[in-house]
Amino acid sequence: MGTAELERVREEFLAALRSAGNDPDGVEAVRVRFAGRRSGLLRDLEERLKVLPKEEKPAFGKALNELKRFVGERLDAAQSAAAEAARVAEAFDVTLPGRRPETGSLHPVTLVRREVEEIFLRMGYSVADGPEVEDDWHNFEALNIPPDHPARDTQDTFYLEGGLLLRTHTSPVQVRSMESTKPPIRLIIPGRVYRRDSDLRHSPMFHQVEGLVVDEGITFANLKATLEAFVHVLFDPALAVRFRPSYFPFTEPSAEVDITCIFCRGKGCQVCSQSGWIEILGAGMVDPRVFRACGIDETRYTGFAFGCGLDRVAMLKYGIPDLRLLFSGDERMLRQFPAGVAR
Ligand code: 2NL
Repeated sequence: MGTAELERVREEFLAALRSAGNDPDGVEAVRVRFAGRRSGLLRDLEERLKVLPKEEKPAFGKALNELKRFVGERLDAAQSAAAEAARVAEAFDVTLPGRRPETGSLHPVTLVRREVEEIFLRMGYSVADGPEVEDDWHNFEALNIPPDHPARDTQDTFYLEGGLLLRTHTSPVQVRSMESTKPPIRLIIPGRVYRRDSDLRHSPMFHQVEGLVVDEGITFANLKATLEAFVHVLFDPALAVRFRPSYFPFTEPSAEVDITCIFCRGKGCQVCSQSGWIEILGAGMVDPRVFRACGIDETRYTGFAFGCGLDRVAMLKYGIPDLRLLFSGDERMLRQFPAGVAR
């Protein structure tokens, strides 16, 4: 029994420290086992020293002191190495790629609305809006839609309490602007409209843009040139545009406007029902009875108006096959329209 045992304890200590590595708990366990105040191995060796024969004490004591210093130094070094390793492991790695924030996107109908607004703003129009809850006068009566007209049928209109209703078109905003301002008027009104209609091709809420021009000397030629320019910018300057006679209660004469089918270029396909044409607008010269109802002198002024379904335009422009996709809120569809992409 002597310094050889101290050498063995030293080897054991080094082995234990090696296997603890940089684990702070492991290093602490080694400290308790060897240098613990109450039951550490070094403590045991101090007890042993006390009972050694006198002549053995100096050598053993000297070696034990050296071992204690050695253990103390190594433990200090291992503890700070473990602490440093833990700090590095927790540290923020600036070389990692960042987490991308989710960016929103614009709905295809919003993209189309903005594009339509831009086209007409460049032609000198203003953009207006108005209430979606309307009264009978602004939605029907002022537009020459008498009480027995089929368009007023409860099948088509959502009626509310107190004689109010959800507007079935954005025309009431135009009525309000004619009531409150003097010509010249050049306006477009994009917005939500409501009809009691819901199937594969109809949604009870959809989007429209309507336009109104009122001034002295406005003719059907102005209507035609304006709408041709509009669809050429919106779709394609190479498209043919065709005006078909039609009927609306608020315009006379009235027309429906077709463009060459943008999918088959006029050859005939499923989208255009083999006709080669796609209907895109309704339009006409404002009926003098509408002017009279809105307080505009129909002997002095003429004007044209038009209406266009924005949902349909969005479907055509972006190749969206099913109307219901527009209102499903499905992010897989919406993600395909990044913010700022207008075409
Ligand atoms: C369509 C047809 C149209 C109008 C809307 C209008 C408004 C006033 C006076 C006269 Cl205040 N007309 N609007 C005129 C013709 C057609 O819309 O197919 N819309 C989707």
